[in-house]
This record gives sequence, C-alpha cells and structure tokens, in this order.
Amino acid sequence: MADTTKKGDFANDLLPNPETLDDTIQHVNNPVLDLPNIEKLYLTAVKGYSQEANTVYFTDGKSKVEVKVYSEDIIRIRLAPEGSFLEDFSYAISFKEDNYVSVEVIEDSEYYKVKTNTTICLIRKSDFNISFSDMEGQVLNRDHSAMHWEENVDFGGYYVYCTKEAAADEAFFGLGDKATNLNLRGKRVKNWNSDTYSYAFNQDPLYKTIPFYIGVTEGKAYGIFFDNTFKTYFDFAAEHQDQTSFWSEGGELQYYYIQGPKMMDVVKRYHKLTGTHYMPAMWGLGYHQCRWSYYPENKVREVAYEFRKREIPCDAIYLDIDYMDGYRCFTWNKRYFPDPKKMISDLNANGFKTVVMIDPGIKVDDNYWVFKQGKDNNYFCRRGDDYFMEGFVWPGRCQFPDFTNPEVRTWWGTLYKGLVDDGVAGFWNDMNEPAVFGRGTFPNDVRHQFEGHRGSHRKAHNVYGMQMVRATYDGLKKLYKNKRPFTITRAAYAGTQRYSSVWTGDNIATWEHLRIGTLQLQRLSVSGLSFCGTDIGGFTGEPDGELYSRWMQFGVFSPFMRVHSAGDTRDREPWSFGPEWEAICKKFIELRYKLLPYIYSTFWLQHKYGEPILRPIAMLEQEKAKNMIREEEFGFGNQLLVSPVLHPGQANKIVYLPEGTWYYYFDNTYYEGGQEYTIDTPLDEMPFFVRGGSIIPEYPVMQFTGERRVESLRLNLYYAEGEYTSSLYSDHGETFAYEQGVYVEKHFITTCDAKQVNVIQGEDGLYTPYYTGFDLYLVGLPFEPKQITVDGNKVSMQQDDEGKLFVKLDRDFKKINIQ
Ligand code: MIG
Repeated sequence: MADTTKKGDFANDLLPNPETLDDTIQHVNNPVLDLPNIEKLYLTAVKGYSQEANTVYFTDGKSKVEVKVYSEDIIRIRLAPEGSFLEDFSYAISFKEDNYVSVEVIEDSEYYKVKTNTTICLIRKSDFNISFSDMEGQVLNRDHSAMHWEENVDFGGYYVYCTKEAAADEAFFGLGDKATNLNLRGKRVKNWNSDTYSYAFNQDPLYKTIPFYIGVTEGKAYGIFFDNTFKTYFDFAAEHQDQTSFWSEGGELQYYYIQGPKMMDVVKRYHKLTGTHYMPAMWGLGYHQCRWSYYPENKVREVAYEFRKREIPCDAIYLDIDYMDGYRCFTWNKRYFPDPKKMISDLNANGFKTVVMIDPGIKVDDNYWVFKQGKDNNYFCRRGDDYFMEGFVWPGRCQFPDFTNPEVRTWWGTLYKGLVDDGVAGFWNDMNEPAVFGRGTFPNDVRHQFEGHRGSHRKAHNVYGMQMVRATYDGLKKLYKNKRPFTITRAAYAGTQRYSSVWTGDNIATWEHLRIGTLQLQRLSVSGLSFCGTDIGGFTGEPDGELYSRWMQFGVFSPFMRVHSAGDTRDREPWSFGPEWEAICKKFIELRYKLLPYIYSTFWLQHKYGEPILRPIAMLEQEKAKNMIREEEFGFGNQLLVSPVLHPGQANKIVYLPEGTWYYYFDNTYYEGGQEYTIDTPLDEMPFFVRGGSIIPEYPVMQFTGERRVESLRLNLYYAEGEYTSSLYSDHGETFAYEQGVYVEKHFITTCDAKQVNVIQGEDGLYTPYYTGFDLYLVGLPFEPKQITVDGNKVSMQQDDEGKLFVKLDRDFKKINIQ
C-alpha cells in the first residue's frame, strides 16, 4: 500500500463534498503558530550563537537563524520563527556540502561574521540584518530589513519574506521561463506552474518555477536561490526602487547566497547545488520534427520520406497524443498504428528516432491496466477528504499519480517498458504543471506524500512535473540499460535539468513570440535549464515563410531544436512554405549538423562544469553597465555569438560584438569587438560570428547523426593575436560510459602573433575517438604560411576539392607551428 498520505493530515479535511474543498486546507508543514494579531513579525536583536561544524545558529531569544556554509562560495540561510526548523529536505539540491571548508565566526561590536576564504556573511547584532561581502569588504547583498513573516489568514500558515536592498544600478537575471525582458529590474513575478496556452509577453506565471536569480551591481555578481516549492513571488525593485523582495505562501524561508563575482561562476555554483543535465545522445542535438499530431502511420512515413528525398537532415519524429488508444498513456491506437514496432524499426533504419508523448492524467477505466495498477496500489492522488483527485483531461475523466511518492515513481518508470520494447527512443512529458481542463490545476487540498514530508498541493504543485519526468528518466535509465534516455518536460522546478530537457510550451507564430523565445532560452540557460528550446515556427497561429525561416535560424542556436505546431494549423515541415524558404531552412538545418561537434563539446562544458549553453551579453561582459539591458545578442557556447533577426523585412540590424575579435561566419569578414556594427541580414543569412582565436570543429553535412563516420575531422582556426583555448569533446555517444572516464576532452591552445601561429594539443580522459586525424583550415591569417612544422616535422598544405588549403594532422599531434 503506497498511500502514505492519510486522511487527517490536514486540519480541514472533513468537508464532505470534494468540489467545495478548494482553499480550505491548512499547511501541515508550517509550525503551529499562536501569532498575536499583528501584521508582520521581524527578527529582533541577536542574543547569541552556537556553532556545529559548518553551521552557525543565531537567535534573538525566540526565533532562530541558521547560517550553513555549503562551500567557500555558497552559504545557506534559514529562518525558524518559533525556534524549530522544518525537516531539511529539498527536491532541488543534489549536492552534499564540501566538508573541507573553513568556517570562522568573528565577533566585533557591531557584527557577527561567518567567514570562509572568499565570502563573509555579516549578521548585525542590533537588528539581525544580514549581508554578504567579498574579502575586500565590498558588500554585494544586504537585507533592507531583517527577515520577517506574517500569518496567512487565508490558509493558516505563514507568508515568509526576505527584503534586500537593491542598488541603483543593480540588474537581475534568472527565474526560468518568464516571458519578459532579460533584465528583471522593475518586474514582479510569481511562480506557480501553469498551462498557459498562447501566452503573452509579460504574462506570468508560466510553466516553470526556478526561484533563482543573479544580481549584478557595479560589475559584480552574486546569486540567490530561494528553495521553496510553494507559490513564490519576487519583486525586483518594482514596488520600491531600492528594494528586492522574495516571499512565499508557505514553507520555510530558506535561501542560498552564492558568491560571484563573475556571473559565470554564480551559474556554475548554482549548478553545483542543483546538478546539470546528463550528456544527451548526439541525436538529441540534431533537428527534430514534431506536430500535433502525425498520424496515421502513413503520414509519419511520408514525412520521414520527404526529409530524405529532399535531403534535409532530421534525427527525430514525434508522435503527439493521437498515437494512443483513446488517449490512454502507454497504449497504441491500433487503427492508426497497426504495427508500431515495424514502423519504428523502419524509421530507425532510415536514421529517425521516434519520440512519443506521455501525460500524467490516467483514464478512469477498470479495463485499462495502468489505471487498474494505480488504483489497486493506491498510487493516485487523493483530496483532503479522501476522495480521489479527479479531473478531465484528454482521455476524459482521469486520476493522477502522486509523483512525490518514490514508490509511485518507480512504478511509473516501469510503465514505459512496452514502448521501449517497441523501439521508442525518447519521451515527452506534457501537461504536468499539472494541467486539468476547466479548473486549471489540482485544488489546493490534494495531498502529496512528498518523500515522507507530507503536504498539500500548495507545497507539491511546483514540483509535480519535475517528479513526473524524474520518474520517467529513472525508469528509462533502467529500461535502456546503459543507454542515454531522451526526455523533455513542460513543467519544471529548480534541478529538473538532472532529468530532462525542456521546451517553452504553447507559444504563438508571431514575430513578437520569436523575440520572446530568444529571451526565454537565454533566461532558462542562466537558470540551470540549458537544454531548452521553443516550438520553432510557433505552436498556435500561422507563420509565413519568412517568420518560419527566421525562427529556424534561431533554432540552430537553440540548445534543443524542434519544430512543433498545434493540430489546427497548416503544414509546418521545412518544405511547406515553398522552395525559396525550403532552401533557407535546409541551409540552416545543415548548419546545425555542421556545428554538432561544437555543440556536443559545449554540452560537455555544461554537463561537467555547469557552464550555460546560451550566454547573455551581460554574462560575457558584466562590467559594462550598458550590457545589462542588451538582450538580442547572445553567446552560443564559448566561441560563437549570434543575434537572431526578429523583424519581418529586416535588411540589416545593429549588433554589438563584445571585446575581442570576431569573424562573420558566412564570409569570414573580420571585426574588432567592443562596439556595435550594422550587419546586413539577407534572408539566407543571420548575424553569426566566431570569436577570434577559436578552433571550431565541423562535421560534413549528414542526413542524421552518425550517418557515417568522419575519418578526418575538420577544424577551423580563426586567427587572433594572443592565447586562446578551445575544447573538443568526444565519447561513445550513446552510453553512460563517460561517467567512468570513458571520454576524451581535448584542449587546443592557440598562440598567435603577426608572424606565426602555434597550436598545442592536450587531452583528458580514456576514450579513443573514431576519427584518426584533423583537417586544419586557417581563417584570417595575416601572413602567407611559408613553413609548417608538426611535432618537429615539416609538412606542406594540401588542397581540398574546392581548392581550399588545409593542413592534414594526425589525431594525436602535440604541437603545430605555422609561419
Ligand atoms: O492540451 O498534446 O504544450 O506541445 O502538442 C494541449 C497536445 C496538450 C500541449 C503541449 C503541446 C502539445 C499538446 N498539449
């Protein structure tokens, strides 16, 4: 019996009619309060402290504050208004504290100071004001007023608040999928996962809850992660120009302060806390074609056939809900798909992977095995009064698994077996905000097991989708043996990157939404969810060929690249808009395939080091105030910079290039960075630049990943004076062997001056790549190469089929000198 939430877990759970239960249930997880009748309660003067290893407790006599040093640069603050903390549990955090950090508590007349080697947390004795400074004494973040709380008369718990000072120049980034400007200054946002079909600019909340932000003031950055799963709010100098607040409708006031001063380091440290995405299989980074829905089987085969006939690369085809039998998850509609195994294996033989949809709503039907198993084992969510949580979704009347129960997750993971045996390679989890027709989501009184820390839907709502896709991922990992699953989810909470990629939900085929997409993906990337994409072309509405093609161009530089569209729209394949647009789409999808070794290497930097895949200009050059409001250009990995075209009929656009040197990808025109340029934007090009000094690996165009093996990998060296490092990552591609060190991360260090170019190769890891050599092409060399020496031997340049010169290199070359 898995039903570990019991009637009586909530104070008001005795109302007989489930339909009237909404909003009546108390939070069991808030300490019981006997609050006097006042508005807000604040911490008062500090009375003393005690220390246990890395944790220091301060008290004002009644309330307690915990200051816990996680690592040199990460300090957690917790508030217990009544003096007792809640059980320490988090779905977001995957990190155990570093135990080698030194923690020192220093007391002076004004402050207690909790000090690591990089960060000081100051607790002001007189009023419990908390601030954080670096070793030079520069305060990066300071309470405006001490932490406070308020009785919530609506539901009997607390509102917990933290109010910080906002510096006049301070910029704010993060918060997941918000459809608004990149810099959040002046905005108030709310986190409550919501199915927001055709959302608008500034609409909030959306599908995801990532209560993490980065503040940048005077060129220095820090981060705050408010790990609270209840409905949370953030106000970034909106209500008061000099204050930033975050608060929640329940749970504990608990946040992590993350020291910078580089934005990049803040994001990396946030990833240290919450994990990164596993290495995706290479095909997951290819081009994916989706539609609501491709059916019957003939339609799927026809789409696949067209791709190959037209020689437009594609790696995956998606089946939306109509492949199911009456929308029953884990079943096939046998009329549309009489022999799924055969179809999938034929698709596979042509280089197409099949990805299918799975929703959380399980049809109430005693003849349906999934429902039967869930019912017999008590796996479905119940309401405060013990009735099952029922709601209408695609299959009709449904019940919903409690994914916050580990036993339910294990069961859910096993349900994929049949589809996996049929050959399905990836799964798409939708509607997991959770979404219910009519009422939107579950009522608040629905009970959740929450890993034994039982609670209402108020507490579990924002993690429901995350736990669903976690169940999916964990199950698939077992079913695929050692092969990497592919998963994508619409709803998410902080840390979901450990289990899945994400997309931005039901956007619209408008130019405005193309722009919103560029903002959302940059934001998701600095919020831990780097493997993200939009519905290219727009989900609802009709794009014209130009919008579709410009969106495809942005798609090349979206970490996840998939076209998707709603059922009632016209065709959306790359050829659907006529030959002129088809040619542009083909050119850009081919570009994606050329860049795959670079993209894969960038993914490694994300997986291993927590580097975001998309990098706003603010992150590339945070010391320049003007960059805090730039939002159209962004880095794609370390070495590429793009600025998607966001308007119809646009003949050129102004692009800011950061300091350094840049080459326009399509004709290798050279630019000095640190200034703006007007760049022509013909329809078949877009502003796309390579950083000088880089070595960019490039594949020949293939129709799908792994179509053939590359014997000699092309490397393009873009000349720039100075020293630069580029990485190239390879591994087995499909398994988790890289976790055992079976990968190779190569480093190319280029050192160039006016007369010569040197490249030194180094590497880590145990894997031997399948390519045996490199073809090194040189871009932007300021001199005619006269002499080339590879590991002490003189070699000469060779000519390729197009007459271009390159240097043929052994894979394991150590050093090359060109002069
Ligand atoms: O109620 O499965 O965002 O991508 O095509 C709509 C049908 C349900 C919403 C998803 C969309 C998907 C659609 N789904």
